[in-house]
Amino acid sequence: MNLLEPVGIPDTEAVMGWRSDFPILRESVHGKPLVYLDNAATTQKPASVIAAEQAYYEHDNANVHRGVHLLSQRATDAYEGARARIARFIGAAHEKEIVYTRGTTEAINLVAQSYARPRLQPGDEVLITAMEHHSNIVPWQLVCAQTGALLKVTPIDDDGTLDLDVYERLLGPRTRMAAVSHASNALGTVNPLAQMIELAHARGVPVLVDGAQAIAHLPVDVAALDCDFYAFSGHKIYGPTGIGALYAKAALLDAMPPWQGGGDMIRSVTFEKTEYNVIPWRFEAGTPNIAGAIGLGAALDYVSVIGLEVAQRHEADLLAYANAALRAMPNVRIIGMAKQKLGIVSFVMENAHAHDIGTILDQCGVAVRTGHHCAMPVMERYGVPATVRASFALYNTRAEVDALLDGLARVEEVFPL
Ligand code: 7TS
Repeated sequence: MNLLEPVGIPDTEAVMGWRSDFPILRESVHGKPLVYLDNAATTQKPASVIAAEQAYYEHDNANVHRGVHLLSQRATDAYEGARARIARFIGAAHEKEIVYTRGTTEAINLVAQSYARPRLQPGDEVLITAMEHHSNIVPWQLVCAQTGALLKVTPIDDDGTLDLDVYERLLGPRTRMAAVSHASNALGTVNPLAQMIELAHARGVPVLVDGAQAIAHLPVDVAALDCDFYAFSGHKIYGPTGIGALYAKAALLDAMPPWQGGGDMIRSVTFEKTEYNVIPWRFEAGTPNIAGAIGLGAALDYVSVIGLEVAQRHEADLLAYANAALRAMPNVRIIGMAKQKLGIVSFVMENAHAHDIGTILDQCGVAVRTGHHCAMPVMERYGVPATVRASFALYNTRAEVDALLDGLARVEEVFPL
């Protein structure tokens, strides 16, 4: 990504410029201007991403890797070009280390089934953390059930910070894999990845990073991190749904068997013997989401022009602004106050259930996520059934945080203490 000169918080004019790139932000809901604060679930798409997909369908649509005709070549070039774009964006040494997937979930399942499953023996251990999304829990439970391996969980403290000492202790002689989120979707906590990877590698344990939340907010350099696998979804970084990527070190991918069979993942097929394709195509059976890949490439171009560091400073400002106001409300309890956080604020209110709060906010035009955020163990950890979650993206403004606060004042009227 572009390394921009360090500057302060971007000014209002810059943010308003970014906002104008997103057509959906001109929508109204229930007669109110849309205030979209559900970016951790999915981000909105800039016009350039929508245009890239449309241009592909209007001018280049054909299947990839299959035809000598011009459109197929153009489609293949655009699809493979986007792969190279992804590799550059996350600092991968080579584009063959990028496997297209439907998203983070599919990428993690791929690693669990193709990398971990053949290697796990009964009694071996897979280490995760207590703040994982279900996508980074259930695939490991499945593979543990298939192999007799055991799932170990690193705890988190009351603030939502990972207990690094326990993590280090849990990395034992039977640990074969560590799978950790770069940042938590339910709490916003950013984990000390570099340290966690170093500790795991010191014991010969490979690390998969769930980058679903971090990818749109923190510059990622997989080479510097030295992670073994990094999974993310396009739709969380202003790109399309149904496309994402798995980064994996080439040596690991080379040693992994295919996990789905079909077209494109083979070199030759007879009824007696099939030879598989080389990486990364060995892991991409069937016609892929070509338009999605092209849209994802356009999304990475879009954020690279702005610069993730610049966007992150703005989002941190929104978080600080929202935190200060919410902390001043006696009936609000913020869940997750780690020092290192993304622009995500999860909270509960006395007297009102999260879903009621979400419904009232929706009437005010404010879109937040309510519920367990696919992180039920996190809810259990803090003894709440659900939280309200506001999550910021580069196009949000302080005025939108004010709209959230006005909506919460309305909640207080409906559900007085
Ligand atoms: N991991 C984390 C940390 C996530 O936040 C999510 C999605 C996933 C994995 C799965 O990503 P997918 O694109 O494969 O579905 N998180 C959320 C969320 O917080 N609200 O809706 C989806």
